[in-house]
Amino acid sequence: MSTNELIIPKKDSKLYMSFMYVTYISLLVGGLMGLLQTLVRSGKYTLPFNIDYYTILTVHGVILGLVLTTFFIIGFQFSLMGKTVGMTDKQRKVAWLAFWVMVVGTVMAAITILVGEASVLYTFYAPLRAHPAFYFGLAFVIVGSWIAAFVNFRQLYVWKKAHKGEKSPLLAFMVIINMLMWFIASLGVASAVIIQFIPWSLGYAETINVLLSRTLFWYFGHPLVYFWLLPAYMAWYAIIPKIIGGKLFSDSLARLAFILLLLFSIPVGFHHQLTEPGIDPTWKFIQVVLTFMVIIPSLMTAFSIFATFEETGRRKGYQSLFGWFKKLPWKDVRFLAPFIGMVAFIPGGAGGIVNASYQMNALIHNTIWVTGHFHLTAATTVILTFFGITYWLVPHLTGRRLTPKLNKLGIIQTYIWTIGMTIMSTSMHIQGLLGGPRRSNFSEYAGGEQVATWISYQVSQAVGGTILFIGIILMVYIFIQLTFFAPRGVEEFPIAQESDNAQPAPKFLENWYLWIGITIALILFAYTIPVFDILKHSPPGSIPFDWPIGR
Ligand code: HAS
Repeated sequence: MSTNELIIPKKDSKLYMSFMYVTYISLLVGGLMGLLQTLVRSGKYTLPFNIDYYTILTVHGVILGLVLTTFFIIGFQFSLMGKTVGMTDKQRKVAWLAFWVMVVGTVMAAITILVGEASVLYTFYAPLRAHPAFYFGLAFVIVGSWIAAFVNFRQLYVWKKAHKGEKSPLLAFMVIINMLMWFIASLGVASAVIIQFIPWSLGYAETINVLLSRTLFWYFGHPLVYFWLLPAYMAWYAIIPKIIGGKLFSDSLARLAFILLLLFSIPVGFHHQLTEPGIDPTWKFIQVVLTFMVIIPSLMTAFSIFATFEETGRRKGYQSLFGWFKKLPWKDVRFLAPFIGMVAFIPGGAGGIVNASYQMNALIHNTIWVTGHFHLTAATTVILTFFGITYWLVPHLTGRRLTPKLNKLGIIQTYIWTIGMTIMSTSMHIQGLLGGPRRSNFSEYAGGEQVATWISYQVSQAVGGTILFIGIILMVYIFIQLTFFAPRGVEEFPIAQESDNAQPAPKFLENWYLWIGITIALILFAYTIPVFDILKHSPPGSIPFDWPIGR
């Protein structure tokens, strides 16, 4: 039995699995809301019991975009840290605290939304106001995630003390980068929630500075999407090579890509606010340039993954130009699901580049094109990779096996997801180009001519949404099987080794003071003057608006 196959201690696996339970409950609830949304928008279905469209839209966005992702990521990252640098009893206790604080926050926010007191969507844009319990709930989730971050920092610190002069394991290094980025970024949204939203929703402040609140949200909102992406990259760089029988392409390149993501993913939030008045266009342009910098590490990742595939195939003796490609393990769902995620990131990333291009953003902003973009990136690239991780992580933690039958079901699930998402996301992109708005209930807009061209795409979205919901039910079924019913056995925790002739990673890659220093300097450069401007020149703040009206 290799170290990769050593079973994780029960007390650790219980912790990691608790995060997975919340993930898959969220998938079911959030996915059902997604299905309902697409049905309503097709114009052929009305919600029963007076349920409001924007309530289910908020549940969908918050549960899938914020809860599912955060729980999966933190649980997965704890497992990576436990496996590579270990977890002490004290750290485990604090990790449980993180879990429960996040659960309490999630339950508070979820109840508030479900009773219709927080139909403010996942971006909770002011001046829409939610019940204070919603903001307190969000604050708890963030604080819980900070506790998790500090446990991770401590885990690496303790390991480093015991392994003086050694470079940290690659996966632990990547987790620390992700949690550093998350911590620095979530300070923005936490300050908006604590300083602006909570006093305003409690009635202590009459008005809110709308532009400031949105700026603080997007200071957090863009790194948020990388917080989702980086765990997928962890799997692509360091786990997939092992699954396909290969080795790490380059440890140093992977570390450098993660460092660049830390540096450039935060000072770019204005690319979500390009049409927002009140921000100097020069600063918007500067942040657009920085956005193009953050594309580079993704291109490095694409290069590195291709190279891993080719190198592995050639080492196995497939010499022709693309012979190695045919021999990839297409029948292994642990590879297939993330692979389709990678392929989806090619149009998903290209769409992101369109969004970030200052002039083209004017065409697609606030259209359903953007929804199509993030269903390719977040809901395909990231989620299919998370599913791919689930197929080995969950049986590894529960001491069961991914049987050939479950593997086959996983492959069917992957294809269902791919078909559903291709139909839904493509029609969203096209409808967006035709001017179809996002975040909106079904409407014929008094019979406008252009609106008539949208309807068939909205029907396609409902078809795609229905197929996706079937995929969700199948995935939850597989999860339950892997957790409770699959035969007992040992499933590998696949971590790729460096190749034998790998060069040592340069020491400066682990100079945390340097990277945190540059990150802060870039943030100060990109945000100090515009935020000062916003504070100085903002129009009067806004009184709250409640939805549904008269709530
Ligand atoms: Fe985005 C809006 C720009 C990436 C998610 N984005 C959103 C929103 C979400 C989101 C949720 O500039 C909506 C927020 C809201 O509610 O308003 N996005 C970008 C850019 C990138 C990008 C430049 N986004 C993501 C990722 C997300 C995500 C990743 C989630 C995980 N996005 C924007 C902009 C907006 C926006 C604007 C605002 C729009 C507006 O006006 O509202 C880049 O990071 C993309 C770089 C990626 C690449 C692709 C590299 C390809 C790889 C795959 C290799 C494949 C292999 C397999 C090896 C350059 C790594 C190949 C094998 C074969 C056989 C082919």
